[in-house]
Amino acid sequence: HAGDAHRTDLMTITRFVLNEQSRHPESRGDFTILLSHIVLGCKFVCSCVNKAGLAKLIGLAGETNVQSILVSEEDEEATFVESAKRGKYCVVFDPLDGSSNIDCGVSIGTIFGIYMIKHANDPTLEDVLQPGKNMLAAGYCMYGSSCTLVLSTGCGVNGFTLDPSLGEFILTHPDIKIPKKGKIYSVNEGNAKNWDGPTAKYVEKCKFPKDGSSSKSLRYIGSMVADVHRTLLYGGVFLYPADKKSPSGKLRVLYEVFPMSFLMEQAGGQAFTGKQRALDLIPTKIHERSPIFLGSYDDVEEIKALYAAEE
Ligand code: AHM
Ligand code: MG
Repeated sequence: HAGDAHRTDLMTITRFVLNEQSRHPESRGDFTILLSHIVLGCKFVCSCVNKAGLAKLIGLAGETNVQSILVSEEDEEATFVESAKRGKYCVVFDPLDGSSNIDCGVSIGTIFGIYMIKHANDPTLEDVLQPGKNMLAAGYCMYGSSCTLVLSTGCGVNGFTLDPSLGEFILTHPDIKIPKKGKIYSVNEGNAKNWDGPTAKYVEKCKFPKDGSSSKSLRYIGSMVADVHRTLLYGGVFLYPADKKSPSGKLRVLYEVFPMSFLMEQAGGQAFTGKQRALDLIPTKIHERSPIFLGSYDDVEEIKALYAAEE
């Protein structure tokens, strides 16, 4: 026995997704193909980011034909796949989020979500302007000291790590559940002077708790994928609230807020906009923004109570 050095029973992401799809006997495999294209895209970005050869990132949308509509943070307009090549899915994505962090080597990531189109042969913008709860799958890939892909297809959350020698994502974090309550809050406190009442009160509570509990630690990378990844694994809250200068916050509903909210709920946490459950929001434009508070169930519950008290 060579021990662990030659394990052959690895759960690759392809095998994992195929297993999940076998629970849907009616599936024709399109969804699996779409996901493996997205995974390939992430590997491509990972290799480019590692080389910092960003010039080659253009063309990420690729030549796949299992989707109908693409919405990317990098494109003003949605892309409709030509009719002969249309499939039944819409993909919304932020190909490289947190790119202001690139030059100093901080983790950045790709975020994506997948919807089923509503009208089979006649996709319109309405197909992507669906509430987040309609997403079939969502995930992100984080390009850090290792390349980590976190995925949910609607039955829990699983994390995979790229094994560069195999070029395969291997299941390393099965069935991720976020701690019910956390010890960390994550927010850009530089915006504090412009915050609304409930946000200010919540952060004050994190620092000076009045119920005898210990104060929370602040961690803020400024790269959503990395901040959300830590929140998912360690618990706590990530917030990008509204402020007087940007009443809708900064983060984009379709490809930042929704996929991360989907993952949080699937991991047992919550995501709240300050007004409602984030996944109930119905976007009216593809690049719409929303305030967001997401993370551990109990922590988000406290934020919800502060907003409810405000009304
Ligand atoms: P980007 O899409 O232009 O990269 O901006 C999104 C990023 C997120 O990754 C991060 O959570 C946020 O911006 C940080 O914003 P700020 O610098 O205002 O704290
Ligand atoms: Mg972004």
